[in-house]
Amino acid sequence: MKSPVALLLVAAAVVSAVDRKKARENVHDYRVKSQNLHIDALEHEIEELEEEYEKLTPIPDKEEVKRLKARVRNLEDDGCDDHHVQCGGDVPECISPLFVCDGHKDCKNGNDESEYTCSDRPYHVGSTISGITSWTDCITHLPHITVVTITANHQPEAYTSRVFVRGVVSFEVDEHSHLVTSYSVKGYWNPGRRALVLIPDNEREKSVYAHAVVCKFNLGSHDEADCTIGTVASKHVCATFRGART
Ligand SMILES: [Ca+2]
Repeated sequence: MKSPVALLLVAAAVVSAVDRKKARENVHDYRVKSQNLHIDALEHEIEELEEEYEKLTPIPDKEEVKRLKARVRNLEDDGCDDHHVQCGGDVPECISPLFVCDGHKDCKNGNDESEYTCSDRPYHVGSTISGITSWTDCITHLPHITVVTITANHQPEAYTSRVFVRGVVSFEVDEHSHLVTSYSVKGYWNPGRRALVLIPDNEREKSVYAHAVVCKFNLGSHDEADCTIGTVASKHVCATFRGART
């Protein structure tokens, strides 16, 4: 039979073992609770991020961003004189329009030789640029649709910053009888200024309707242009239309 002292020692050891087990359980519970709290915090954070993301949608596509940037650029002074054009990057840089699409990278950002800048879409044979036209001077007309059709183009090897273009301008001169008149034009595409410049083709085109047409594709798209119709000699603007290219 064990002595009372030995029994006390055994009892103390049993109590100590029970305490340690309980302490371990407490630690385990604490860790589980902490992890649950951490997961709750993460879930809350994810919910907040989802809310932020939803506020951002619909995310504008790249074409829309390009159009918005072009409109802002048109409102601001581009910082270049009349003989230069802006490279269009975040850092202002001006180059001669003669260096645009000449096969050598002159802008630091390479925009002067980019696929977009040098695309043939605005002067592609068969392209039409049309829009409802408002005449403000020269001839009094009801608004009617002007259609410019590109019929030919030629890019000289030695002068790649210009593309020579021929086309036909036609419009309805009377919306009741649907009388349509047309005249042939010639001119060029200037990629640096993104401008299609067309004038009546020859002396026979001296009808009251035969004017120069200038369409500037400076709205961030190959398919939209601000167009003016004006006199050749004085460059006086007679009418305007927002041209849609097809
Ligand atoms: Ca160049």
